[in-house]
Amino acid sequence: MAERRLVLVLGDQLSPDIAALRAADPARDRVLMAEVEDEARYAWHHRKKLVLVFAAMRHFAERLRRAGWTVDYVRLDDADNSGSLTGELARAAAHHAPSEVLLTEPGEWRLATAFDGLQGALAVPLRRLEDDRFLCARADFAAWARGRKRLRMEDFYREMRRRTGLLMDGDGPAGGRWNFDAENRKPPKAGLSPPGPARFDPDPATRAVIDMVGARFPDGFGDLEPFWFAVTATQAEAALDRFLGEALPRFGDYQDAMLRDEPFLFHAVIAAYLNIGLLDPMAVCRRAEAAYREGRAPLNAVEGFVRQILGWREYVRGIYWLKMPGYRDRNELGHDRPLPAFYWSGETEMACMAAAIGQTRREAYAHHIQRLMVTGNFALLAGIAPQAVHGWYLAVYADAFEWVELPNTLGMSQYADGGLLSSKPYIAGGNYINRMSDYCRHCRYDVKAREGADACPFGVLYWDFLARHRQRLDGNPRLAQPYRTWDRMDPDRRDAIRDTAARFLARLDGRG
Ligand code: DLZ
Ligand code: SF4
Repeated sequence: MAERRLVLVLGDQLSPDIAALRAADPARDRVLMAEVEDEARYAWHHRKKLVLVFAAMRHFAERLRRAGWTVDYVRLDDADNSGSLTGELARAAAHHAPSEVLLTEPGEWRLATAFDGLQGALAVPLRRLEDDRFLCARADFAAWARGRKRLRMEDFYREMRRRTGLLMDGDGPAGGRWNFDAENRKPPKAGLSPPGPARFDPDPATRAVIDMVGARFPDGFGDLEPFWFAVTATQAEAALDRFLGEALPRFGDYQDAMLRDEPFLFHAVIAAYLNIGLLDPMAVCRRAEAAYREGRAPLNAVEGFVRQILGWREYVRGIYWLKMPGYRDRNELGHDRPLPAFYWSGETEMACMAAAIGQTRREAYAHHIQRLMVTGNFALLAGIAPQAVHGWYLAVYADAFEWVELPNTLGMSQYADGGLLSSKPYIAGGNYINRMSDYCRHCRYDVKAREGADACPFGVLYWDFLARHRQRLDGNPRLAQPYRTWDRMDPDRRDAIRDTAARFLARLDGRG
């Protein structure tokens, strides 16, 4: 049996046709999967995310066994667990003496370098295969980026539409336009009654994981229960079906809307399933396109949805591998304020922040506008250290893996890369939040007040941010209008706004 190969499958590689499994033979080779402390603790993961990953791993191992594979499965509480993936791989390689180890390239830099380190130390060759579940190979992205002055998502996305033929009519985009976002900004209204994502009762295997995570991570972040995520490909498909059938038609219109009592609105809530391998991105896009072609969903909804997966998701992954490891340390605006404790507790008088963080604690989920324009916007306006913001986003969302989270946080949200990803900082005052949500009605702050103790912190921090960063941002044409407005304001009013901001920030720092 010394001829057997060993195939390591990671917790976000739960796809039966992942490269390393495709290269192996179920009749002969052995699969290794391992739950380990290092992966469970490199971020302060939400406990629902831990349950999702471990439960999905265990179900996937069973699926492989049913398909005829021999699977060695190491549980987190196994007595001789070494605590790391490299440790488990070295242990299994020593024990089984395989002819070769197969590994699909890990999604995160951290793990990729850990396996680089192991390469020489193993007695057997380690063969690493590209993760081809992505629609744009790393080399193809690098080729696309080469020689370009600007790496704009929109350019990349059009290229991907052409390359895949998704939502194309001949050589042109379906419906005559590449992007229908202008139609995707309806404010919320009463009585929308969104369907909500599909929910699944935990089976005994998942129940065992919930108990284990509850016992081993008593101080972990986030509510463990009710746990309702899909943990198998079949369930994830059912979640996708429900979204396509019931939410997609209105997904576009209300993509940016926020309601205190409707955390999911018409969003698909499938990112976590895509990111651990339960759903295939191309298959998901094709099904959304079919909904449009068959008249079941409007083009603005389908195009917006496909752009997230075919465009944005692939683009941020390309940026990640192009720019790491330096990218992680970027801090173009020199922000250094610690992350306020309320990011973890949700205890703040700002109703919008309390709502976004509260649902994050409960569900390990918030949608893109809550992330970008509420929690991210606040961090940027308040000058919080981007690496601290990164640590938070990586921890709290079930879908957060560094390859997708880091460019979204540092680049898109915090402008820490100096404008590589976005042409201007994503900042907005309270008026934007008020237009797009029902939060302000429930807030102790007054969204209309521009200064003083009751003034909405987003409003005063917005102007303060622009004033603080004037030297760097003044030349940005997309900020010319706000700077003009600021300059036209009465000097006393400007002073009052900046004074209110200073007081608020002092309180945030525990100084006031
Ligand atoms: C996220 C995660 C967690 C919490 N636990 C494990 C684990 O115990 N074993 C494992 O193989 N993978 C886990 N993962 C996923 C890895 O962290 C993931 O492969 C890297 O983040 C690379 O994307
Ligand atoms: Fe948020 Fe300001 Fe609205 Fe309060 S008033 S909910 S702080 S935007």
